[in-house]
Formats: sequence, structure tokens, C-alpha cells
Amino acid sequence: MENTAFIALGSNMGNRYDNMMSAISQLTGNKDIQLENGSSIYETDPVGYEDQDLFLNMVIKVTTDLNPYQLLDRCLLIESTLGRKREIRWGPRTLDLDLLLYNQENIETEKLIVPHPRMLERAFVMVPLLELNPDLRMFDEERITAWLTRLPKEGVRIWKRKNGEDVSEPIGN
Ligand code: PH2
Ligand code: MG
Ligand code: MG
Repeated sequence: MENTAFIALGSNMGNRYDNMMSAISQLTGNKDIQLENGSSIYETDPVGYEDQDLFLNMVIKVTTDLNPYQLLDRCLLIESTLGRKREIRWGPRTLDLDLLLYNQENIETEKLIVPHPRMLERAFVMVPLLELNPDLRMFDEERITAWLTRLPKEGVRIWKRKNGEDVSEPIGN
């Protein structure tokens, strides 16, 4: 598999953990997408639209033969099999799968923007992403440094560590 992608998962409806695990097995159940690594799972305060339940969030690293549009379509299909209804923007969802990074590519079309346009501002994406040592060459260093110094990490608490332990405690800043 020649391409590397990072995908963010989020859920705040139903059994959040089962939704995420089911998405990962559906996504990587075919020969064309392989799971390389997964972050810890975090419980996070809702951002954007605040009157909704807490999310679980994590990031996975995959390798794939699919192009970014095929990978996006696979993500959307899995969201809909898990019962996602698109109602309120940034509102509650059984499962959200966001394509964050695809190799070092910058893509800006009507269908897809990669890197994900809001990822640098979202601790619930960046904290799990940075656990997986992504290659962030496509951003200029100033933006990354600005992110690391400014982004508040409150509202992002470890929920299940990479080794599988259940925990609930604030992460250090
Ligand atoms: N997703 C959103 C909007 N707000 N907040 C948290 N904590 N986690 C999410 O995954 C999330 C959100 C839109 O996709
Ligand atoms: Mg999202
Ligand atoms: Mg989404």
C-alpha cells in the first residue's frame, strides 16, 4: 500500500465506543485499507455547538491503495451504515469520520479539503493525532508552533489509553 492517511473518529450518540470500533473494523476490513496504528481514546467537551453530550475522539493511521476521494467515499458510507443523520451542523452524531491527512498532499476541491481545514484549531483532533507522530511537513512551522503554544487542551481527557486501560483524568498541558 503506497499511501498513508490519518482519519479522525468522533461519536457522541449511542454506544460511542462500539460505534468507533465498528467503524474501524468496517474501514479496515477490506484488502485496500490497512490499519497501522491507533491513538488513545479521549473524552472531549463538545466544540462549536455546545448543547450536546460529550464526545469520544481518537485518530487512526492507515495505509491504502485508495485515492483520497475513494477513501472519503468509504468514510461517508460507513457513517451512514452507523445511522448518521446530517441534521445540525456540528451537532450530535453516532459517528463522524474525517479525513485529516493524505500523504503530504494539499487538496482543495468542492468535495474534499485536505489537510482538514479546522484540524489545527481542534485539541480533540490534534492531541490524538500527535500521539501517532504524523508527518506535518505540509504545514509551515510557524502554524504548528503557534498551535502548540496556544491551543488550550482543557476539555480533552484521556478515556482509554493505547494499551487498553480505562481511565478518566485530565491530560497535562
Ligand atoms: N465534532 C464536530 C463538532 N464538535 N466536538 C468534539 N468534542 N468532538 C468532535 O468530534 C466534534 C465536536 C464536528 O464534526
Ligand atoms: Mg468532524
Ligand atoms: Mg465529518
